[in-house]
Amino acid sequence: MKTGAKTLIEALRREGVDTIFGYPGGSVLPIYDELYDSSIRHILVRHEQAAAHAADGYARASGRVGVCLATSGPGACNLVTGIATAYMDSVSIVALTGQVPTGMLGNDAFQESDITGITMPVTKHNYLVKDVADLDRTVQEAFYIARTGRPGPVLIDLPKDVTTSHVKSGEAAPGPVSLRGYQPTYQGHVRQIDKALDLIARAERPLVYAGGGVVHSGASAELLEFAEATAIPVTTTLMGLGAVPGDHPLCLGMLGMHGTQSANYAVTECDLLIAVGVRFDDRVTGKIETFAPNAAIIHIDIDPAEIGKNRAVDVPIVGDVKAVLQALLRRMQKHGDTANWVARINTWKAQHPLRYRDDGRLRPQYIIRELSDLLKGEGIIASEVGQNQMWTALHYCFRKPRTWLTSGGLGTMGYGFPAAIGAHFARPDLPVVDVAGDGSFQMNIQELGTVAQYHIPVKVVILNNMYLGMVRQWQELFYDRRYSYTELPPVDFVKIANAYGIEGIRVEEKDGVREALSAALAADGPFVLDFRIEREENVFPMVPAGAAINEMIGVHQE
Ligand SMILES: Cc1ncc(C[n+]2csc(CCOP(=O)(O)OP(=O)(O)O)c2C)c(N)n1
Repeated sequence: MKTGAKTLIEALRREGVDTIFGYPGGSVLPIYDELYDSSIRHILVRHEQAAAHAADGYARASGRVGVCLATSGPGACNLVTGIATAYMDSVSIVALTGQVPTGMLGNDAFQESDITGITMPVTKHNYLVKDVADLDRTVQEAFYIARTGRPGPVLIDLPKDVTTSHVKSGEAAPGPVSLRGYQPTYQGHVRQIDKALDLIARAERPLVYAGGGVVHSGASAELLEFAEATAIPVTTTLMGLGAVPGDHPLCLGMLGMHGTQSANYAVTECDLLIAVGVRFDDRVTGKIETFAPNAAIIHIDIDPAEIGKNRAVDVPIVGDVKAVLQALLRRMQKHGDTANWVARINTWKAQHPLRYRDDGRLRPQYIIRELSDLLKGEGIIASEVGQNQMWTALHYCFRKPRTWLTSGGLGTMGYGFPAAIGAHFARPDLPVVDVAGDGSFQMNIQELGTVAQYHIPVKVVILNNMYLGMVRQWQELFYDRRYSYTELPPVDFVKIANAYGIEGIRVEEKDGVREALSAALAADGPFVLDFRIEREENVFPMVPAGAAINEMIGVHQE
């Protein structure tokens, strides 16, 4: 006879789980007791929100399922922001939560919360396990759902009596999963693929608009092959950065609200938009009626619900991005001549490079470029949310998929630092850097305790402007510089790091940037860099909310 807790741990092992990020409490004591002798590594974070983000960072960096664990009530509720973050960006995580015993469900018992109810809108699926006999099968299904089709978070709520009661031993592991009503489509429809190829062959100004779906499906090589075979330029979303090498001649960088000029002009003028693993987010499209106004649209996505959601499309293709791109490549007989179009785009690129004022002061763009120069694409960058995120997206050259971890859909401040911790466990061979704002870093600053305890070599680069910078930027531009509650008092981040036993350096001059970054990267443990940047630096280009994406402001700055 083995307990539910033991069954759970064995089921997790069977799914290949090697690391769990979590925080204990009363209702998960049986699980923690089982973890004590288990070969699964458990990382004790300092806040459950960080456990969820760390599981998410682990998943994004590795392509495997990330796992987090929390107790019932407050512990489970603290996971919610992390679960919602993973949901919005289609990240595979399995969240395990303790629950009060089944007999007390619905009684407002101590530390009870209806976590399956609370997370219903932000999980791909969730379970409340009421019978220990269902546990094995539930774990298997949860991992299957999290990692197949469009990836997403799945929650399993585990009442304490379920983890303490016994199942009959010697039962065979459950067979392969087959779920009625859940049959993701992987292969694109051949007729649709041929229609797409016909449009591609006739297009004079085609453009690929690539998103997170390319990264999730592991389709980077296919996308690059397709772009090179057809000489079609590629622009990526925030989530798609790294899907193609940022320094590839056909790459236009990011499009949208903070996109490059060449990308936004190209979208506006293209006659065919090939949307691959994207969802026409409003941060990308700006005013939707003026987005790619002259283009026929091919939309490839594994989730049929995404197709036509925000924008009517001419050729919908439901399927796994990798499988569909392979089919396109296999069936392609001819393609158009894009030489004139590529030349026009290259002129835009040359005329409108990303610029920032270089007057000897400490500017964030310079710091990001130096970091990019030092890492040469061989590292993982997590970001927080705000200006720091956009400066990194624009000025760091991402060369590979799964090297960029950022909360795109939910825009969660405090995401980056714990995500970076998760990424380290997924890819211990790579340097991991969290680029942070001083506001965002303070949202999960307690995780300095975690990196100190486990000597996790995550480097934190704080672009410290003593403002909630992105909100301040909007106040400057659209609210007549009325900085309502966006100024933050100075914080001595180096002292805070030191208090946890972590090294840190404050940098106030441009001259010190390279040396400080090199010192941090060379250190074998965690490191905090506090860069005191120009306080009112802005992120440009910028498309004001509601404008068309070729109506950018701040583009003539030197
Ligand atoms: C949890 C959360 N609360 C509020 C916001 C709204 N918000 C977006 S950007 C931003 C400012 C971020 O400031 P900071 O982290 O200092 O970064 P900076 O923009 O200065 O680089 C805020 C408050 C958010 N995205 N997430």
